[in-house]
Amino acid sequence: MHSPSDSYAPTPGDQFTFGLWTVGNPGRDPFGEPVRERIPPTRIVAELARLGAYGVNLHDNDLIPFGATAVERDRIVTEFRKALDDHGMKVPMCTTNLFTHPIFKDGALTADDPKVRAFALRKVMASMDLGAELGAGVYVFWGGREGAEADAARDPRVWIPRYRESLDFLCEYSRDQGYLFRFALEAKPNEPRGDIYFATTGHMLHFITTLTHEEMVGVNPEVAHENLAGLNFVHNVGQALEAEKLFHIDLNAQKIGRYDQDLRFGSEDLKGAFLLVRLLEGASGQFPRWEGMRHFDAHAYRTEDEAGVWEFAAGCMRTYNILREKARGFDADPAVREILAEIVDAEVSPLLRYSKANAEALRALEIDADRLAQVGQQHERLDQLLVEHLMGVRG
Ligand code: GCO
Ligand code: MN
Ligand code: MN
Repeated sequence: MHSPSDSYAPTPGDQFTFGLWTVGNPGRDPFGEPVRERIPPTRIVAELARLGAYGVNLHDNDLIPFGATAVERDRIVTEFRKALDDHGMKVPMCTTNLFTHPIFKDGALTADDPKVRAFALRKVMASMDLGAELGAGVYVFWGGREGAEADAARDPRVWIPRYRESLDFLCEYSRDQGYLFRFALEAKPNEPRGDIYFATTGHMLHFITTLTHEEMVGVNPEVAHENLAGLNFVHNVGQALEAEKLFHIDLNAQKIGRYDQDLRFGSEDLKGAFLLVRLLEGASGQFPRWEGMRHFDAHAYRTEDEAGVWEFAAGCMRTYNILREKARGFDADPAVREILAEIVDAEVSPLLRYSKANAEALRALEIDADRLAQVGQQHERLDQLLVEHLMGVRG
């Protein structure tokens, strides 16, 4: 599967990353105990390097147990850095676990008790120090427990300013320390809370415009999360790209209408995965390739042993690379190019920018609405071409 002649075999240049918590997931679920041993972070680094990944990302407590002493912390970090150096692996992104400890049962940065919020802020600061030490450039905020079951408990006009103040605080902290973090906010509609605040990437994009250091903050959309909300992931990522706010991305797969599955990338909704890869890789040639990390936030099925975990990791990357080739083939197909060729009307296009004169000119323009309405868009043919490329009978 990974012979050197295999053009789909991942390399560090593909910029693939995994969370320590993803391949390290022991298969615990609400109904059952872990099915796998915890894989030590240093072995995760070695195995992912062997498979061709660029780096690993982590929550503070994926590496350093909650409550560890300063001496333990330093020993663990030294050992981890050595593994990174030995295997040429990077840590491009770090984040904070603000959901496992029971103190966060009703939220962290939006909790009612200011002492809980203080504890959360302090934990994020320490985790940012760790991230900076490991060379991370992106800092992710996923508000896993920021939410509610009983909505009578908090009005949005209370929790929204709390979250804003927290992010303003942490932006200032990052600047004061001389860190170069870019913050990436990750939305999710539900799980573990009945409802999580800022349910979608769109909610986050607006919220960011209200922050003091708006320029430091972008989004980290996740395939499964937007699917849980029944939304079109490619549209949402596209909006983030257009706003220049796509700072990070969480790739996985999800069946619509199910619990939060975190499946291997491309294992469900292959067409959605194809369109996403096409967008990120700039395959259509209309826009450049997105330069960020291709991060997989997924885990192996609970049926698997450790060998299955590495199959899972290799599969995520290999599928991405296959889809990249498929996207290139699709966009190079003359039949596709013909359909997608832009309609350029040198007379009309310049009139679509507002000026008083242009508004007048539009009024005077001759447009035969009935004739225009009769023009078919060839989308049936276009989509069938896409499906045929995906099925491997074309391109
Ligand atoms: C989830 C989330 C998390 C976050 C992670 C990084 O559904 O559990 O996707 O995996 O991405 O905590 O912030
Ligand atoms: Mn998730
Ligand atoms: Mn995620």
